[in-house]
Amino acid sequence: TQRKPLVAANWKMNGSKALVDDMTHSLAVVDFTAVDVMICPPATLLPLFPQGTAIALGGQNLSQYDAGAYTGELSASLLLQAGARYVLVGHSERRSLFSEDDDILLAKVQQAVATGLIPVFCVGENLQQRQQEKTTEVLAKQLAAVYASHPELLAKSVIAYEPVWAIGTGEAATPEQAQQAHAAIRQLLARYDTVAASKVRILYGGSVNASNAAALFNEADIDGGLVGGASLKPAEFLEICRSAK
Ligand code: G2H
Repeated sequence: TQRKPLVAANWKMNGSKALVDDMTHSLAVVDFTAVDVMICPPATLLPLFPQGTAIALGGQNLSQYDAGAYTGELSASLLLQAGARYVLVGHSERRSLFSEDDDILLAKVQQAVATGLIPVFCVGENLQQRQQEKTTEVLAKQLAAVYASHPELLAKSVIAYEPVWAIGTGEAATPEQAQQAHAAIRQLLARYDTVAASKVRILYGGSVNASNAAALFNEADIDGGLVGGASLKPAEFLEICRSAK
């Protein structure tokens, strides 16, 4: 494809200074002309990554506000200054455990883009929605919440498709299931900006590991992955990065 693959790590609330060092060392042999690699560690670890490597960094979340009396929050600008170039927005754990709704997520994507961070906007249906054949409807609503009113944000975004039933369960979507959802996402986004929809990278997330990554990344509309559990293991994450081309 004309889209360069992106393999992103989401460490969630895991990791350490030691893992920063191990991971940086392990990934040194990646062919970065073939794949972009990005790590979202807990934000306190961002400044511990060495500068001048090809590994990009990201936040896992950001505030919808600029600055001010918001104890415990991190703004886009603070993440940028700590070394982030990307930021996850709307991960299903943020949506479900921290009640982030469509309005908040739009504000967060806007904050990211306005500050020069690339938002990785996460969407995905839960098991019940899939069983009721509502997957496309759910994806359409989640995408519309940001891009219907602000289509100009699409050219500045990465999208991650993470079916909730596949997150941390060890049960990834099959390449066919994922490709079908990714194609639907690209088609839905074309309503807002046809050119940007063809260019936007759509990552698959949900139990990606070294055994299933190559087959997933081989699909036409799958432009890389967002990897949780397997991104905490340097050798396995390296193998996943190498299976993207
Ligand atoms: C989905 C994914 C990373 P895991 O949340 O965002 O995690 O690979 O552990 O399913």
